[in-house]
Amino acid sequence: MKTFLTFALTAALTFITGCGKRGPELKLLAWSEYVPQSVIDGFTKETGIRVHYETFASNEEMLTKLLAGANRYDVIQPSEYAVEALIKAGQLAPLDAARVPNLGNLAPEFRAFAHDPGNKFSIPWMAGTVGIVVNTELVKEPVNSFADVFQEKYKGRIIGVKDSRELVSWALATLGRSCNDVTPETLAAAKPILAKWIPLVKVWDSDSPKTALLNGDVWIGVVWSGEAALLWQQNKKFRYVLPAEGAHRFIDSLAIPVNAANADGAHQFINYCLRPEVSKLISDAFPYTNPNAAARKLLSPEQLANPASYPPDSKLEIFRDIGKAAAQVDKLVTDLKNAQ
Ligand code: N2P
Repeated sequence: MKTFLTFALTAALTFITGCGKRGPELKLLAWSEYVPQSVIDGFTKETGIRVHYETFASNEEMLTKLLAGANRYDVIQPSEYAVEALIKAGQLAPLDAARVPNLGNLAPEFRAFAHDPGNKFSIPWMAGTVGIVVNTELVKEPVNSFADVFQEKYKGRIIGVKDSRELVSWALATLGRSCNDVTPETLAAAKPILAKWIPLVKVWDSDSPKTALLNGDVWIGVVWSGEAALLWQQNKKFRYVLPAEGAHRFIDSLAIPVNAANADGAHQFINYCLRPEVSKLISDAFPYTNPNAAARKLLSPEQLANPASYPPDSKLEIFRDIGKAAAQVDKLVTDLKNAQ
């Protein structure tokens, strides 16, 4: 009996100290290639909170992971239209502004969006555009529009992000329609355009579209601006242009799911990322448009002059939640890709 008690006590103690050693944890569900390891390490060093970074490559994938409920997450990183959908569905916890004092570092124009007025549920992480990148060493003709990109002569030389909502929005722009004008009629009009475009594309990649461009596998791409900015940093032959038919801007944000286990850690993480010197680390690794005015002051003139990170001011639309039409968008693209 005594031996058994000693054994049980030792086991219990090992378990408790084991937990103590592991310490608190933060489950982060974020886009791939978006959260620098230096930011995660700095946060853990300061707070003792270990960060478990799980990635996704589209808002739809993130929503599936989140709503499947198999895992609980403390911080997620939806884009604006997914923020809007999650707020409507009651899936986001209201932020406690008192615990995010660094919110004041955001530029005022990043604090007044229709998808979440007053940043009640979400905080911009990085903004960006989706545009055309061209390897001007391999493509001599000017490429300024979707019509220029999706030409038969570039078949097998094009890359696009693997994102149904994006792809459909490009076809809508070609039709002169808003990226939010998603109805059975506009989708029917977009279908023949997409049917022509899809077979021309060699690679669909949302994680690292720069890779196929860098190694010369493809010559032209329609990619996230931060990827284009990294290409420009490497070699000025990679030109970035916003498509002449129309472009949109995304606002990728941080938010806390309503069922987060560590809401306190989540607030600490969000506030930490809003520090100017931390936010600068994000720009250094992933040069999207930094919404943090205090961090922008720390960026070099070269960083601020990168045309993909900071494109000339133009009126850019922002995706809104399209509700049930999202499923039709996905079906349209999936069917066309499968039909190839
Ligand atoms: C980061 C991808 C940015 C996502 N790798 C665009 N919303």
